[in-house]
Amino acid sequence: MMSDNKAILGKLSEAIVELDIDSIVGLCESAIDSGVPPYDIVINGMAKGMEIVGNKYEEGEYYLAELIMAGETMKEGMTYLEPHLAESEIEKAGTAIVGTVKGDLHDIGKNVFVSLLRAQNYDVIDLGVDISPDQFVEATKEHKPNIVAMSALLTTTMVEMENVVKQLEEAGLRDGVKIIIGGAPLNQKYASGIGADAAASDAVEGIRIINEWR
Ligand code: B12
Repeated sequence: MMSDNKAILGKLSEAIVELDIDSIVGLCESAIDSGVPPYDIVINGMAKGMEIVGNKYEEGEYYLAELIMAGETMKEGMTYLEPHLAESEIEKAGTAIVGTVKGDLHDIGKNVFVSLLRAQNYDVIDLGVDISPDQFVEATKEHKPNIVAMSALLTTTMVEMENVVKQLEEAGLRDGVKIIIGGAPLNQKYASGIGADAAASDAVEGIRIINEWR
C-alpha cells in the first residue's frame, strides 16, 4: 500500500517535471481514489516536481517558458484538489498577500510565484495587478498575513513599493509582516533602501527566502 502511494506520488512529480498538463488532473484523481491524502499529493507529489523544475531552471536546463508551463500544470492540479484540500486537516505554512503594484499590469511572473507559494501550502490572497498602497494596507488589516509580496516589472512602478512599506508603517502593520519584493528591475540593495525585508530575482529564490523565515 505504502509503495503504491509512493509510485503515485512519483508519477505526479514526474508529470510536473514533464509539463504534462493533459494528464495532471487524471493523476490527481486516481491518487484521491487510491486514498492518498490530498496534502501528500500537493507536498510530496506536485511540489516535489516543482522543486525539480526550479533546480533545472537555476541550472539553465529549463527556461522561463518551462517554469510558466510547470506553474500552469500545477495550477490545473490544484484546481481539482482544492475542494479535497478544504476537507482535510492541513497545517498551513502561513498566509501571504501578493500583488503587482499600482500602475503595473505585468502578472505572469507574479502568477508563477503564487503557484509556487500555494505548492508550499501557503494561504495566498492574490490581489491581482495595479494594486495601490491602500489596497495592500486594507488587505493586510483584513487577512493578517505573515508575508506581503509585491511584484513590479517597470522601473517607473517599482517606486510604488516604497509607498506600500511606508503606509504599512503608518498603519502600524509593518512589524507584523515580512515583506518580499520581486520582478526584473529589483535587487537586495533596493529592498533594503525602501525598508523591505528581501528581494528575489526569480520566484524560486523567493520561495527559498520565505522558507528560511519559517
Ligand atoms: C509580457 C510583457 C508585457 C505584457 C504583460 C502581460 C502580463 N499579463 O503580464 C504586456 C504586453 C501587457 C506588457 C505591457 C507593457 N510593458 Co512589458 N514586458 C513583458 C515582457 C516581454 C515579459 C515579462 C514576463 O512576463 N516575463 C516572464 C515572467 C515569468 O518573468 P518575470 O515577470 O520577470 O517574473 C519572474 C521574476 O521576476 C520573479 N518575480 C516576479 N514578480 C515577483 C514577485 C515576487 C514577490 C517574487 C519573489 C518574485 C517575482 O519571478 C518570476 C519567475 O521567476 C518584458 C520583457 C522581459 N523579457 O522581461 C516586458 C517589459 C517588462 N515591459 C516593458 C514595458 C516598457 C511595457 C509597457 C510600458 C510597454 C508600452 N509602451 O506600452 C507596458 C506597460 C503596461 C503596464 N502598465 O504594466 C519593459 C520595462 C522596461 C523598464 N525597465 O521599465 C520590458 C522590460 C520590455 C523592455 N525591454 O522594454 N508587457
